[in-house]
Amino acid sequence: MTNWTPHEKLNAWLDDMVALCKPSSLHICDGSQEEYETLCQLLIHKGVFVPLKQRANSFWCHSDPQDVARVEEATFICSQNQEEAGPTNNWRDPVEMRHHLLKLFAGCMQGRVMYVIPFCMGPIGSPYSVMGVEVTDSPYVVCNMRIMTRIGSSVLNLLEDFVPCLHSVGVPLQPDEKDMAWPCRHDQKYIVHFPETREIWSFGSGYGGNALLGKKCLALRIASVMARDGGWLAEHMLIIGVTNPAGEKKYMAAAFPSGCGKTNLAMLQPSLPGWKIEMLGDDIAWMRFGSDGRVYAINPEFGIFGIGPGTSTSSNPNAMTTIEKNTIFTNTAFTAEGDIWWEGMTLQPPSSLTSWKGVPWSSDLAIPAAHPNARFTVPLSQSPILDPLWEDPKGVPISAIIFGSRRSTVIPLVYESFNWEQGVFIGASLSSEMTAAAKGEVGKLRHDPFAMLPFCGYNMADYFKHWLHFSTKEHLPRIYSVNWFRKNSEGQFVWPGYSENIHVLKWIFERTSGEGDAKETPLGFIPEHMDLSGLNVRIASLFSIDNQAWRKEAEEIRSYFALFGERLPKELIDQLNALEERLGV
Ligand code: SAT
Ligand code: MN
Repeated sequence: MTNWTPHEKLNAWLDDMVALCKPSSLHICDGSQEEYETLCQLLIHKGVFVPLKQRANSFWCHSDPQDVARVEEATFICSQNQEEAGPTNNWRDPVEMRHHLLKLFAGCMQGRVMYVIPFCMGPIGSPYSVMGVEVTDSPYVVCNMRIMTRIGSSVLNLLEDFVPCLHSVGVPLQPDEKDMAWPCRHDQKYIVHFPETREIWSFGSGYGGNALLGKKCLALRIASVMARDGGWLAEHMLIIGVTNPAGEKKYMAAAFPSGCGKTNLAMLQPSLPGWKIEMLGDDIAWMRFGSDGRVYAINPEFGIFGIGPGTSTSSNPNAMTTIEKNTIFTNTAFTAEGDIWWEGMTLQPPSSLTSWKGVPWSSDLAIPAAHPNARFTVPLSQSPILDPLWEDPKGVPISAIIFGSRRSTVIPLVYESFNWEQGVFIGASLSSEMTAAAKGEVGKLRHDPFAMLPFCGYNMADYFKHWLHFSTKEHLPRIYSVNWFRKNSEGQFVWPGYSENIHVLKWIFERTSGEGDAKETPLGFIPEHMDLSGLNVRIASLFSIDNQAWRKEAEEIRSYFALFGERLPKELIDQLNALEERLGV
């Protein structure tokens, strides 16, 4: 065995990975600033990174046009038994998949450096953190992982057990062959999870959630399985602290599908005087029950991998401040002055632009200059509204859980569930119009239970059961449904969203304090009075409940639930029947 590190299990695994992938050399990442700068220089030299003149230590880059988002059809859960993966995941037999992957990965790093990234999801040293080691042949991945997770010697020194994460762009290099700026495989992408042995193998993509394996692969798909077994929750949720004008503070967690505004809600600048929002995370929450019976949440991440387009000094000023320095921009447009740009950043595009594909762009082309899923990677510590407890290993106590999605019809602005079980039903029946965050048909309505459809590492019916089994706990958070995206018959949004979402958070805050007027409806409680003076909105268009449309919605949920057969918890059918009864079906 080679003494790559002081860690025996890691050394044995690295020996196997070297023998399999045949890299030209191996580099153990220490996570230092010098190492980061050397890798950035290497990426500049390779033509991947372009330094930005307007933002210190920041870079623009663009991917291969066929490697711009998560690939759900190429994401696999390889449990021993297909039933364990359930009807919403792509399943493959683990033995067959392993056999196939061994062929794909054989020699795949020839001519490249194998980078070894020890990383920690959650604060280093916290009993709740989970460590992983990602092996990758992509320096771009190393740089992004350093921002998104805690990496390097400080992790290696404490490493005990770890989740092995193998990643390759899948493009070996011959001795004299010139490398591409963004090597990847168009034909062969595989994002593979072995939930029983807790391993991740990713091949052929260098982008986001496909390649930064601590994020969706570990902190959601593998962690959801760990959470099921350990009695906790690994969720696709932002975490915020909300303080009212009297100085009282509450924490909330909110699940929305990718591309539905989690980063904007996490960084909200309230329009209501005296209210304050502080952020702990914008994408992932790990939640556990504390000894006082309350739910405590931590954000296992260290950075933000946010969507650029639509972000501006008016929609999300805090995000604009966050990305002033130390940021990697991927698939944005690039200005003549050496800065980045995307649709929605300013009303008019700058006069001369290079598109995300690296070619001259003009508005006559009638195509966006930035890719709709263009991203910024930035340290969370740069957020001007970071919550002081963001690294507290114990986490923060959650008073409200919010489920949101992108729905142009049917779902009102906000309603409160009658109880935990109905709240779980709301989560389970979430659907949303698709966004550019995953490959697929943008705008198409699809079921996305708990915003976890692409991220649950086991049978979704068992995941529902896992949520339901907490219903007997005493100090449960209240559960809410929100929808910022309702439209009128002319196709215009009926709610301004962004900083005005504080009106909704205020009502939720008050409800969790036993205040806040509410009126009972078939769906749950909706606000009795909400002071929306000064806003150009019609209360009816925000809160109306169309009985006819809801009956159809209920029918639709019933046929979706049928997918899970016998495994679907009976409580959810009871909830659906009760909803239909309240609707008068
Ligand atoms: O999975 S990514 O990290 O690329 C982004 C997302 O879908 O939330
Ligand atoms: Mn996400």
